[in-house]
Amino acid sequence: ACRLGLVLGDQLSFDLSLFDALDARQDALLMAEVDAEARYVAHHPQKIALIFSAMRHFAEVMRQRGWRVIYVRLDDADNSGSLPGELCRWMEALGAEEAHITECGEWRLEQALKGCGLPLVWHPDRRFLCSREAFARWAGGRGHLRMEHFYRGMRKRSGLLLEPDGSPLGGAWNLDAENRKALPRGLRGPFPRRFEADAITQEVLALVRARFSDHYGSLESFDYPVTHAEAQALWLHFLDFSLAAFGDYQDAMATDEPFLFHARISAALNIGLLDVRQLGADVEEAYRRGRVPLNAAEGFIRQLIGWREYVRGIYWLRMPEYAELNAFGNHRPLPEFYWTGTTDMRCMAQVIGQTLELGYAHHIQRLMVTGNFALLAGIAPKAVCEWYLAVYLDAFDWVELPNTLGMAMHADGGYLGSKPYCASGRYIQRMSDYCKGCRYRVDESTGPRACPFNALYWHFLMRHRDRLGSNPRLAMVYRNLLNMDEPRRMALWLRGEELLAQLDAGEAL
Ligand code: DLZ
Ligand code: SF4
Repeated sequence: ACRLGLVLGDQLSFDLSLFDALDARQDALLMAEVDAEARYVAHHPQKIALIFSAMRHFAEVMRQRGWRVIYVRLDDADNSGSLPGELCRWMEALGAEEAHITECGEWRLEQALKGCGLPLVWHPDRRFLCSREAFARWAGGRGHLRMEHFYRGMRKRSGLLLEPDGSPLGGAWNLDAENRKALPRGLRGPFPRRFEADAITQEVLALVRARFSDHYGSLESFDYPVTHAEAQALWLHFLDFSLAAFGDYQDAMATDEPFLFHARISAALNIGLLDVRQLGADVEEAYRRGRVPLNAAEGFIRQLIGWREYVRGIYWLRMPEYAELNAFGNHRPLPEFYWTGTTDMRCMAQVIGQTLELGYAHHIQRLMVTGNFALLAGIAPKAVCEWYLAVYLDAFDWVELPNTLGMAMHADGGYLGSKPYCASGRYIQRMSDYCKGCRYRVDESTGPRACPFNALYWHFLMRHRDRLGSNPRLAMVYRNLLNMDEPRRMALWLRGEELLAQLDAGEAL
């Protein structure tokens, strides 16, 4: 009897350990487009299109490589609508003795598959440098986890950007302090690398248009790599035209510049079209050849082998209870303008607008604009997490949940980040040109024209003084708050109350 290997939509890598365990001459692979995965949150239509198109391209290549691939399309008549359902159906149809699966990216799906009563053989996902077990061992001996310590260990283990004696190239492990420059006036990102939809993608776009028109987000501007070769082209374009400036302007934001010097490879990487080890080696080589400065190379590598692996480790260490955390006890629903972009706050309109248009925003836009607003406004973390999971093409629970619930919303009580990333409008003004064309005044905090971020920032600090007041990293802002005269504090509180009441009344700000 044969064995059946299940390949999920975010596991499109040729070197999955699963393929070593199976034999192309007698075993079969199963890939399935299913409603359950496409609808467990209202994914951006481009995200569904990306995954279906990449799955179909991948299945083609695996067939050319000699595999028997059972490919279930979303509109196939007998499609049961879920991955456990399809696995059961095909195990029975083939009389297969075992199903082989690579560890899932999401706890939810792994539980569902484990619960379906089939003989399953699990394989580790070796596309990550740090296995779940290795992370748990690293975390085990420590009371307090720090990304920076993890990152240093990963630099040593991977050998990236090291002197021959094992010390960091350039003398420091982390050059983040050099990576917070505002964008000089008139500087723009390079021309983007574009991708044309081939026949497979066209067919998928038509399917998604017909079936998912109820999901928020545009499908028209779909322009994303769907094969390994296209993903590689996007990566080379980044190495040639963006990496050199990536470090300096990593935190900068500019009107109608959705990408600036960011690689936008995260979606391709997270579904398996690119390989972490290769990306790290390429960035190191670009530095050693003198093509990019060290702060750019280090900054990129830190995201890749530091943050990315760290949040995945935390996810598997703390699930499932992590998803339920809500340290501030927030219950306010997500404002409707997160789904439409209709707000007078220009920074929010810009970031939400490009998100609906492209399924993309870079990390500072996510953390310091939409995330910061949700934190200050006390939105329920679950609703915020669901939004991020739905609207970003690169979002899978393992990466989205720690980043949103932990880092942006501080809902884990400071497990992931020692201080909440709360900021007033001043931060957005410093790092972008958004405020210039805004109806609100960033230099005012009270009164109807005042930037909502300002009063909400102080309101947030006042209402959570019990929890945050003793945090040494917030000592200075609390000192500023205490040094204000009472009428000023009261005015900020009332303006904050007014803004929150507007949100509760369903009004856009
Ligand atoms: C995100 C997604 C979507 C939209 N559709 C599918 C699908 O139809 N079939 C599939 O195998 N995978 C899909 N995925 C990716 C899965 O949701 C992903 O594998 C899990 O979230 C685990 O990371
Ligand atoms: Fe955003 Fe406030 Fe600046 Fe307007 S003034 S763009 S709301 S930070």
